[in-house]
Amino acid sequence: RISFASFQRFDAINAYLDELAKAYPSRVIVKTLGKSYEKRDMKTITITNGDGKTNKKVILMDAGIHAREWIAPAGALYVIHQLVENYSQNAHLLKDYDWVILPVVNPDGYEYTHTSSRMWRKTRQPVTSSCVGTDANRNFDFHWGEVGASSLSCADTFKGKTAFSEPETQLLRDLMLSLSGRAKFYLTLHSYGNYLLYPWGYTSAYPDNVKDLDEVAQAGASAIRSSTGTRYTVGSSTNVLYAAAGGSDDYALAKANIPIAICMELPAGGSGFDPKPAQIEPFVTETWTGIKAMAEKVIAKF
Ligand code: 0X9
Ligand code: ZN
Repeated sequence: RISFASFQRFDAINAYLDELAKAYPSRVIVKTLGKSYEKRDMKTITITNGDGKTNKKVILMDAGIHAREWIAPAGALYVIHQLVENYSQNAHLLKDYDWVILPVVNPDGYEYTHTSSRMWRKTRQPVTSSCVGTDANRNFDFHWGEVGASSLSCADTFKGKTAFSEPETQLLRDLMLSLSGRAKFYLTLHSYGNYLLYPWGYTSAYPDNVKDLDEVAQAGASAIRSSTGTRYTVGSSTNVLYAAAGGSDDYALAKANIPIAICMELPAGGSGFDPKPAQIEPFVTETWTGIKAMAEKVIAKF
């Protein structure tokens, strides 16, 4: 059982995944991709409908690339909870698609924000004797470091010593590439600001399939708007937020050939990265409404 009344520590998140694998062996598989810099197990949960069909299309989701954005892993956990523990209402989302979810991309940073420094953003691998951490969302090797990323190792948006300098971004890259061809939708959860962003983040030009990207993102925004009234801004990262290269979303589209790549910036609740515990549940249920609508659009498209 997982609670949405408070933010969960990393061990509790992994324990929940293992518990689901045990309780629902025909529909859930938990795999360990590898270890973070500080040797935490990076686990994915693969959710199926248990029909035994292999090589289905895939929806790939992650959260927690940025350590302090606590509502994002909570949102991923709620999606997991819905697809597994409320399967009967969501079976249509698992008929032709498997879901692969990595709920915490940056576990070292996530734990660091719980134990030492609430506003930490980066990974925890030292860069120099005085500076720690790389911005995992500037570390992907597509137009790496060209814009909106810092070369200063102490900066919050440090691009890394090299592209894919971090074990965590390497593992996410390998996961994406392993699903290339099958994965149609990559969704990465961040906070905050109520945005549904699609590539590119490295240029103000639009990808060839901008129409499809926009249609999926708009479906998410409309569903949320009609359920709670919350407004999301939809557009390409560069055009509606800022230019920043080396993001996982650009990489998913350009290099892993995942046609729909979206970065969802969840709400702040008036308190930035720190929504009140009582806001977690309303935020994640609202987020789920948007994710479901986007998934339905993707499923209808491919
Ligand atoms: O700057 C980021 O990495 C994301 N915003 S956040 O406030 N969560 O840090 C936005 C990333 C959008 N995608 C790309 N720029 N590729
Ligand atoms: Zn973020």
